[in-house]
Amino acid sequence: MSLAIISPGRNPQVWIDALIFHQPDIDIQIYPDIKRPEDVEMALLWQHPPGYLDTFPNLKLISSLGAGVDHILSDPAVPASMPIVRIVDEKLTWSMTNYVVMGVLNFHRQITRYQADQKRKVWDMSNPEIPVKVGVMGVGALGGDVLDKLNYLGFPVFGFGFTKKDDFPYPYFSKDHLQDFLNEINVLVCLLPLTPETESILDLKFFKKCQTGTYLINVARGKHLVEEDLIPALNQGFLSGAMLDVYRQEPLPDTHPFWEEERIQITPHIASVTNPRAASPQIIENFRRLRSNQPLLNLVDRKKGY
Ligand code: OXD
Repeated sequence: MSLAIISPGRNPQVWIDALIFHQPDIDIQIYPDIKRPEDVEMALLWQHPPGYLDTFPNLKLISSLGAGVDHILSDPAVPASMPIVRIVDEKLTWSMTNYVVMGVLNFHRQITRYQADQKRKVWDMSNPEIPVKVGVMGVGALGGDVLDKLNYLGFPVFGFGFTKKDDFPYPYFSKDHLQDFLNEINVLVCLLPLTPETESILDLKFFKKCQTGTYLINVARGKHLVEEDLIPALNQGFLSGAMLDVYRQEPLPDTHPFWEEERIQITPHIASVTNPRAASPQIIENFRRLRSNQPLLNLVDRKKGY
């Protein structure tokens, strides 16, 4: 029984080392040198070639190498009955929360304004803090932690999701109450899973519903944002700025207008990078559970798509 790592264009060595560290006798095969496809029962995927899984006649479980599974679900060759698990780990959550907190604090304490002032030797003590109310779209493991930490720091926080929730610890709005949610906030954090329902949700029509000057932080997927609507939304004042970690095309092409736009802060999909050492124990545990027919950890709900 073997485990295949299929992560084209990335060096798999860190994963091999981490998995072997946790289970020295594990049988790992690495794409594209998979010599015994019939032995593969579990596949670890990140941006695999669509259709490639047909190579494995005995595949029983797919694990994403990250928190998202949209890269797996977008492959029509993945059988509907195939269980898919994803990474949920404290390190991943911690990094994501730190990134979002950085974005919120940068907006609240206007670091880019002071950087520009410094260049021009301007001493301007006016309005040192922008009052901030943060709305988080997507309140799963990552969004929940972001809400907790921002709440702890004293910011008013609000959650939004596609399903109804009772007993949520913060004011929560489900999809029929989007406008009420947007009325409450001036920082919008997108942490939604990418599903047909959420794809392209952040478009001009959506931004028009925001409070004037809302600040956007997108750390979910590039496809949540209609990219050509972002600069118009800034120009028309619906948004005052954006911090983006994800894009429709990654790496962001040299010719992309976001590179030149001062109101958009760009980072290269590093908000929260899976740490192989931290994530390997749950992969090994799922491999073990698969063999002993036990319930899997962090199983994706195929109907919901996350
Ligand atoms: C993930 C990511 O899904 O890094 O984990 O985007």
